[in-house]
Amino acid sequence: MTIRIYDLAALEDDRLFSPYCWRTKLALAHKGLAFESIPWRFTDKAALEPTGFKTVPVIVDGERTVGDSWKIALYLEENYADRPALFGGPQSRALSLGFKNWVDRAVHLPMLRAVLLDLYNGLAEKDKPYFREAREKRFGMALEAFAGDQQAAIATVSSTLDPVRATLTEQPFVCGSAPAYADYILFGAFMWTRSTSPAKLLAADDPLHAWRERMLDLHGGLARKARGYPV
Ligand SMILES: N[C@@H](CCC(=O)N[C@@H](CS)C(=O)NCC(=O)O)C(=O)O
Repeated sequence: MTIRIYDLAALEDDRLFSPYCWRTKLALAHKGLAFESIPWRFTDKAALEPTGFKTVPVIVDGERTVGDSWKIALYLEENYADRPALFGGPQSRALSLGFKNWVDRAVHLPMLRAVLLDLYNGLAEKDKPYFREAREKRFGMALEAFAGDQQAAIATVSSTLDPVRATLTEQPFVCGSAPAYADYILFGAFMWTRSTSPAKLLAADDPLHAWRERMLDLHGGLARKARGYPV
């Protein structure tokens, strides 16, 4: 049965931009599971209410509803254990949790600053007041002030990712010779920026750029086919 995923959309139904939803969709594709996106917007709180969750992604797999991208990854690994592994064992799962926390806390912030104003301008009109109010409360300043200097934010993204760059000069994927969940964690962030902004975050000769190209091609070009900017 096709798994349904509540998937954050901008103005257009197919401009799906949540980094967490992208992790989940790539994890589903990795497991070879068919899924269908349900476009969801920040102000569609009522649509999410029956699931019991307040953020996306949420997946509905038959009778089971699971929220939070990390919990979904654990659920998929446990319940579809006969399919390709997202982690491959408890040690790699534990390391992936550390990698996730690093991406969420150290990588997302400069990435968001680099694309924030484009992201905001591309939202559905009904979401704009909610987004501005919620994020200005979170950041303690106006969106424009938080975004700051875009080139400085892009430089911070690049320096923050230097350890991954070094890794990708030794091996084609974060997880080694083939992609797995840690790759999807970081790549989800690049789908966030790609779907919302034409900003160029990576130079063409950056090993991260080559990795992102490989990721865009995975699973029949799932990510490359998605609506976004050619970055
Ligand atoms: N830790 C959660 C984070 C999910 C999350 O923050 N999702 C955002 C979209 S990227 C959301 O649904 N936000 C709702 C809101 O801001 O009202 C996960 O990994 O799934």
